[in-house]
Amino acid sequence: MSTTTPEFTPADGLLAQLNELQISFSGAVAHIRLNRPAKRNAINEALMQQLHTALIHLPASVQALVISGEGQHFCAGLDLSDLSERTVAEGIAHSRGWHAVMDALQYYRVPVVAALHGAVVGGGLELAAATHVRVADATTYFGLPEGQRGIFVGGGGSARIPRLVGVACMSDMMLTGRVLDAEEGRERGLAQYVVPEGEALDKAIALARRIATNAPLSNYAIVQALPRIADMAQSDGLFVESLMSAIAQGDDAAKQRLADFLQGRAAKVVKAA
Ligand code: 1HE
Repeated sequence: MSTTTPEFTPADGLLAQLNELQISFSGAVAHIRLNRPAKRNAINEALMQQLHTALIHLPASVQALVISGEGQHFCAGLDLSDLSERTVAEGIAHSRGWHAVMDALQYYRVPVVAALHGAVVGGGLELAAATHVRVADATTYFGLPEGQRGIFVGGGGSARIPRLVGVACMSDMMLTGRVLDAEEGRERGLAQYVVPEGEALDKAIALARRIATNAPLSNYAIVQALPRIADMAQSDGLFVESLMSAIAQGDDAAKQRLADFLQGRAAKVVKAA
């Protein structure tokens, strides 16, 4: 993957100081690239904290976010050199720290698209699973080597990954070290798109640009309400759906878009070629 993204302008100020990331902008789309290629973007404390800081400080003009990894791999998971001598209490605090960042991503104020390539393993898969749309290129592979490393997922994986692949598939990956290729990952919901080698970022950016044209409140409802409703008992979920639906419909952006459609000014639904 190239280190520069056409049409994107590098961040300045505080965001430019986050050296474990490369952050850039193009219109309403922000791009955060994990930037530890020599360590395969393994997630250490600094990277995690900087990701959290970046999410807090992205400008309000951002309407969609793309996350990718610099170098040969998306992310090699937890930086294992960080694990060394932790007490039980420190281990819990570390995991809860990851949860805070992964939650900040899953429940971000705008949708997040992941561009995946190479290894998407351990905490890297937990990170990808917290995003909303995942694009994998043909080199992508998904693994959960925690079993072999003598540890357990701690970044939200046990809650999010079974919701995508099922408990049986995740158990298989963790127990046997089974690695899924890009297509197998797509079949199981770890990616929604598979593209040729080297094309994940372009596709992710194209999707993010499209997402950014949706009414902001619709995107907000999809990111915030949908996963929560899916976790609720059906009758609770249906009630929340009615509330969310009425809130979205009441917004000026919805009224304008409905008027545009009814007066023939809006694009029709078409199947992409
Ligand atoms: C690392 C890490 C890492 C690479 N922590 N340093 N994750 C894993 O168990 C995956 C471990 N990594 C690998 O299996 C491989 O590195 C990869 C398949 C990802 C990439 O292979 P390759 O051949 O491209 O790179 P490499 O030569 O193995 O690694 C290059 C350098 O990155 C090397 O350091 P160097 O100083 O010798 O150059 C590696 O040590 C370093 N490196 N991955 C630390 N993960 C919240 S709980 C989450 C729990 C988990 O995520 S468990 C899964 C951890």
